[in-house]
Amino acid sequence: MKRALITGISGQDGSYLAELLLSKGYEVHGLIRRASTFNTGRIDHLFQDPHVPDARLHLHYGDLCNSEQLTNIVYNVRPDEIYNLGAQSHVKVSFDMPEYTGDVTGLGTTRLLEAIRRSGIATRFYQASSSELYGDAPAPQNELTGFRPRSPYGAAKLYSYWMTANYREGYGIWACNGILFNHESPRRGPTFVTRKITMGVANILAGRQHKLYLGNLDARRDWGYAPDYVEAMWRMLQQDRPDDYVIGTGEVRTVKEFVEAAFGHVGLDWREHVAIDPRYYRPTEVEYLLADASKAKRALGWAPTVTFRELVKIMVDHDVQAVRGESRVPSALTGKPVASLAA
Ligand code: NDP
Ligand code: GDR
Repeated sequence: MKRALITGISGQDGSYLAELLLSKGYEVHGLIRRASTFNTGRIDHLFQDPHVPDARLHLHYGDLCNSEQLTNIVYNVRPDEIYNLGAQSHVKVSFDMPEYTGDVTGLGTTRLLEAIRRSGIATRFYQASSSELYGDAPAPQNELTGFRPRSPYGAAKLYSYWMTANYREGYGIWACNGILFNHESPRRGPTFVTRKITMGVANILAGRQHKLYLGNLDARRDWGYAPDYVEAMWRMLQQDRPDDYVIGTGEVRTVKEFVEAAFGHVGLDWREHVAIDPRYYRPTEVEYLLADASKAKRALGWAPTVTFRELVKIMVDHDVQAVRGESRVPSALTGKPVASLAA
């Protein structure tokens, strides 16, 4: 039985990856942070009582800021594969918390790579690199495009990208970077633009919210479906040699097009409900990201299975259902706490 360790298992991608690996027969270990409330909502359906002898999901308290604990977990679990998905992953928040973002999203990767090197175990390492590395580099972007990050988040991920490459070349660690473009799902965090829009649509439809406040509607993104992307992560670690791969759909849309499609799907006119609030602007914006994923297609046999229209439908339908099913709307769905944070 193969054993995997996932940092960020409680996040969008970590939850889908845990599902995928469990379905393939892996024993899955996940790093979670201690919080005053439960932060495992995305993986509760996968929970197995650890007292059951054949339980295959195990959670460990830890933090990417704590190297001693990372080394202990890596040494004791001795995973065959490590997926480093943990990060302060919000670009706008990274402008508010640049030092913290550098610590978790940048140095956290080095701490994990050092944990591997010091424990001397043979493992395969996946680093969650990002299209944010490209910043304002001309589109379409592929593995040969130069990096020009435009945020503290992008700069921290750039450091992690190069540390991964350097540990591969310097110490022979089997490590690869997945340079993933935006990917979304009903499990997407509520302050990322797609989910903010689809939750807004659901609340407006139910008469629980009147306005949806957004920032730059002109930014262009290549949006895919998260479950497709965790499949790509797994495929990267099954190759004969470690390498770096771009993953994206090759289809680009503006934020405005997402808004139009989401409101249009339930018969609403977005112009009546969307307002611009400059607080959601970023000091420096990434305007145009479009993946050229031909290397992944060729080498990994990977291709996206969900189109832009289907993605919008999946997310809107989910949120409309969720609002209908709630007798009392959870605070995260009312838009109030979300709207009060500039993210
Ligand atoms: P999420 O924000 O949904 O999840 C982030 C995860 O990291 C959560 O499990 C979070 O835990 C955990 N985490 C945050 N800080 C720490 C810390 N100090 N120590 C340990 N764990 C921590 O991100 P996604 O699932 O969307 O993305 C996964 C990874 O892929 C991230 O690294 C992201 O930057 C990167 N990425 C994402 C893309 C996307 O479009 N989704 C595209 C390209 C890259 P908690 O639940 O406790 O907050
Ligand atoms: P991004 O995703 O920055 O691309 O990073 P996000 O959904 O936050 O923004 C996408 C674009 O939408 C614009 N935008 C808004 N964004 C947010 N969050 N809130 C708003 O109200 C709003 N209005 C307009 C943004 O300016 C931006 O242009 C995501 C994260 O998952 C990263 O971790 C990952 O690395 C990259 O995708 C690839």
